[in-house]
Amino acid sequence: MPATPSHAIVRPPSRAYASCLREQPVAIDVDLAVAQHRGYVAALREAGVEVEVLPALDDAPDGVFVEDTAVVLDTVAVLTRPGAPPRRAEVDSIAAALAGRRAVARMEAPATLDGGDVLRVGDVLVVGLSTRTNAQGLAWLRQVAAVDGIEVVGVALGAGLHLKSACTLGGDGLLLVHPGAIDPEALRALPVELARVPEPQGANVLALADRVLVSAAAPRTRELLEGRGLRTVAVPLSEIHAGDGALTCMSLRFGRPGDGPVA
Ligand code: CIR
Repeated sequence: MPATPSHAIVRPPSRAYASCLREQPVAIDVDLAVAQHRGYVAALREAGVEVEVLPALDDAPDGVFVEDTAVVLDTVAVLTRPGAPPRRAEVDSIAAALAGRRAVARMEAPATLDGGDVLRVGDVLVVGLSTRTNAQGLAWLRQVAAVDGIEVVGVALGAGLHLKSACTLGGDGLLLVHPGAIDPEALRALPVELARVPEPQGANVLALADRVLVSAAAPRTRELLEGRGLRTVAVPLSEIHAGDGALTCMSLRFGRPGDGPVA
């Protein structure tokens, strides 16, 4: 398994979440979203992660998706310039939360990058070139990541919002992929085994030290992981998925400096 992050920063959805960005104009039950977020925080804490809960942002409909606003590495962190302009105001509060934890660099125009497009595999960051993340954003990240000796490689995203909507690590050396959004061939060079998941919501999981958090919407992916001897925990996320979010999007995870790569 990748090392369990010692810390996570999260932020509950505010009432404004009802008007978050999303591809399909599906209705969102904000009370249920808040309850599901609480369940997510509890699942992180039960796994031993120290969780800092930031105040909800009344004027940021997508503020719950903190993963997109920063990429935290071993000694440095990049504050991103999110690809969707209405989301850029979310970054300031994350800057404050990261201050003192890492040396922080702030991305500048014309670079754009969403943290959901950044997948860490050992000492490599795979960056999805998507509607949110551009080549300048990748170049920015590459420059900062070099400080920690981390290489950055790009892959084109065919469909879907973010790279990590399509693939995440399910355990040490195991990359779960939903082939709808990314050609698994594009990931062949990585030192991982690729496993195709049967459900789109199964591609985004959070592998912790002794368990894998999986969306409750992906029971067959849980079966696949349990069949490999991994312990899974189902997390109900219907209202988060309604806002085009996945499990990892709701936290910014990191270890103590020197802990090595975390999921
Ligand atoms: C957005 O469109 O930006 C949000 N509604 C969803 C962001 C999901 N974040 C992620 O996958 N990392």
